[in-house]
Amino acid sequence: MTSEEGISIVPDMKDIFLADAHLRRPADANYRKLLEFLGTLEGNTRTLYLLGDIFEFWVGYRYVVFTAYLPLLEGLRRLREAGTEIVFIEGNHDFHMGLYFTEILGCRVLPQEGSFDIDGKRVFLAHGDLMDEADVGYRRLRRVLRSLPLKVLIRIIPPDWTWGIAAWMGRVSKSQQARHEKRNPTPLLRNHATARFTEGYQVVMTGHFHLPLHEQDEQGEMFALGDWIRDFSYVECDDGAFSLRSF
Ligand SMILES: [Mn+2]
Repeated sequence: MTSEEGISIVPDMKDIFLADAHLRRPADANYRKLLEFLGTLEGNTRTLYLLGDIFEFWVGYRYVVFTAYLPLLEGLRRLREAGTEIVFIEGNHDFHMGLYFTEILGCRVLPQEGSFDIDGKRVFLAHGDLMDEADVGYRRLRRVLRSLPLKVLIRIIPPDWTWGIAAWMGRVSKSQQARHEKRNPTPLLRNHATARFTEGYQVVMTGHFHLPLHEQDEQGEMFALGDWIRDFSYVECDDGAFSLRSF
């Protein structure tokens, strides 16, 4: 678009980053609030970065999707149609995003982490579940869940059963999660960010801990995204300026 004075008018396009909605049922408050938020992004968002655990459980098939997620997938499809790019960095609840995400929705899916140049800044993005290098048990489980035999298993087990197994596993892991939340992740987040700054990143952003946090020093800026359950927090980037917000 060009104005009469010949100055080009580009609509103010921003980038949005969010994680940890842990969506279960379309009737849930956080689910409805996310759909509402996605609606506000149409036409003004260059890229939506989803940093994992958007779904309480997802595995991707070619022709099948879990019915509980149809409203969200429709919201994402509409965003794509409005010209927004979608980058999905897999979490510990949603992986094997699969062909529905890559081919039908046309998202860029990264299984682990991503390095991006955003408005001239080097930005490191990850879900954050791999941040604790001492957690050997989790790392082993993660490798199993993402292994080829499990991929094959997911392909041959009826999706209805997989959904049932995941719901059961979700209930089991709730008790572990409660333990996890007692621990303050701030030292871990700081150590991780410092290591990435040393590698040349200026912005380091992760989710996973359900704790919104923004810290800045001379080396760079660190964001923890919080969640879309209690905080409804997200990061917005407008012309290279990153800010932690809530909806
Ligand atoms: Mn997580």
